[in-house]
Amino acid sequence: MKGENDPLAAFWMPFTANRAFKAHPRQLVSASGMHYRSADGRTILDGTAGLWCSNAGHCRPEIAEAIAKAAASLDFAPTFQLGHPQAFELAQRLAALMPEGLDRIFFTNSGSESVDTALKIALAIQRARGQGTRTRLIGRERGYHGVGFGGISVGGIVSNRRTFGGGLPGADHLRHTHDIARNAFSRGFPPHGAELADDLQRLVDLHGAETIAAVIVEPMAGSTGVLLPPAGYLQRLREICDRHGILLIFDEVITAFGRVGGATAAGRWGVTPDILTMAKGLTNAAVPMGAVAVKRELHDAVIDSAPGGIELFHGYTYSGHPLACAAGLAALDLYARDGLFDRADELAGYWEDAAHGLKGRRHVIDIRTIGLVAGIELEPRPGAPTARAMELFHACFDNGLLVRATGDIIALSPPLIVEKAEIDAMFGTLGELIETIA
Ligand code: PXG
Repeated sequence: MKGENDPLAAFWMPFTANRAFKAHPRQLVSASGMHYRSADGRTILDGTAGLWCSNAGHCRPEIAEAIAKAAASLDFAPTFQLGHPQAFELAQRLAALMPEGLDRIFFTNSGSESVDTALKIALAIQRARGQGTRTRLIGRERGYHGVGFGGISVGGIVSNRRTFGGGLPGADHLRHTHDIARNAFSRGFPPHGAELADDLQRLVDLHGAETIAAVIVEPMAGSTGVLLPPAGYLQRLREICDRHGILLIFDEVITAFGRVGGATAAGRWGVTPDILTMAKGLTNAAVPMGAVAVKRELHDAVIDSAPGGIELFHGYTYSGHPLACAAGLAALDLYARDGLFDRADELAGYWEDAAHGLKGRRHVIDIRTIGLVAGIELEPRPGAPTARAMELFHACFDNGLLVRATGDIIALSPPLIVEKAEIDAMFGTLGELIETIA
């Protein structure tokens, strides 16, 4: 607007309380390894790997150099009816990291695009195998699958849905698996709740299997506040999908690339989906990129059923962008060289003990950990739900620690290069500051 002199006014910030932020801005100006630097010159310990994405830590020179080289030698190349070598190389490298059989890779630019791509591929697969009546997509309450219309239709977080209309026709939801009454403070997979997978059978009985194309879940629900799969739940979901010809999609935007140990949660936990989405850690977040891995025979069904010409009418200008491919290849090299997919397993015991050390602190009603993820759930302040976690987030930031607040839950997911002393610092700071929150 003419005459406006607030330099922060123009940027309409995503998923942000814009008025509150602009009244008290907190800006990050640089990053290195485990730390951010704030505009007021403070060093902030990164307890969240950015937004669950900088898994190898920040500003790794190997990645920065690879991006710079790509920018100077092939800044952009279309991947529609053309190609460039690094896109094929990255796809091949990713295929080798995926669970057995998921070795066909479609590139996108974000997690949201990966989700919408996966849902569209599921519909294409069903149609290709003569199951064109299968158009329903099933998600789960409290699920987060990004912000595209497909993703919010199968997503289960009400604030992300209520403003935006009816969503995709026919979308439906399993119940969420959160059950503090039975599972509070359990370690590892929660013991209770595998039977909640039978909700899929209930939806089959309600709608008819021949109307259902796919079910999508996060193997571990991150964004909603770290909800772990009950022991046996994912296996049961897989069985019900198999029984009824329903495709199983794992949204691994957060869990892929080492977060729970191994390259994927599917691989680590031994449950193989038909389609797997990823983003974030794929490039260590240095360039936006997402991808979808698909079982070879399902991919082949789509390719082989097409009459000739283009087989799937879908793709993005920037699918397989050269800078993203360069960053992805460099990130995969780093993950391998530094053994970062083993770090979550190596540190999980220490991490779990440190997190559970907060048991008994003020307001804490549950603690959940898996791999290098922790969720600390606070009792909502009467009349002001979510206020406690938000105040704690601000207090942590002001005291040099970055955490995530979601609802009344604090989530931690540090870069996989985290050291034990830093784990102690994170939970030490959190423990002290929780006591200061009313
Ligand atoms: N699926 C899952 C499982 C995600 O966690 C997306 C899709 C969407 O990705 P994009 O790249 O379109 O944002 C996500 C994103 C948080 C937080 O604080 C989580 C996400 C994004 C921002 C914040 O938990 N996850």
